[in-house]
Amino acid sequence: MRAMTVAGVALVLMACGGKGGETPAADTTAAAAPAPAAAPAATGATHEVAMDFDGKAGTFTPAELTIKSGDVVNFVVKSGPPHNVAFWGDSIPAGAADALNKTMTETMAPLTGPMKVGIGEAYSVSFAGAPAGDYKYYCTPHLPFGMHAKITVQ
Ligand SMILES: [Cu+2]
Repeated sequence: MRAMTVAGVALVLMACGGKGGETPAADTTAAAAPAPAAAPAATGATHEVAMDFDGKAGTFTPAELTIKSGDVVNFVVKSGPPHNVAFWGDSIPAGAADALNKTMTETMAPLTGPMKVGIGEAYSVSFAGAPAGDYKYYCTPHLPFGMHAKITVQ
């Protein structure tokens, strides 16, 4: 009889657990809502920019690239690593820093991506939520070698 009562309590608890399970699910939805706002999903095309250094000059190719807000740019190490991608905070549109801070991963400083050392390695930047305008950026180690470029978001 006592065992049945315990089982009955357990059932009640499970029932409650089931209800409880629904509540966190609702909470998850609520939590998921700010997530897209924090890092909006990339919705557009993916572009590639090559990163090279030949010992004399550092280059992003193409040096000027026009994309749409929501596109993704993959910066790929082709030669002469290490390379990185760093945006000039004063040479991007108003509001762009907020957008990039949300979408740039594993940054080593604000608006500054990590060093990529392997040939073929890529650093991907989503321009989801990025306001239109010119985004000027550079490679930290190769800026003295002219390694800077521009992305225009339409
Ligand atoms: Cu570089």
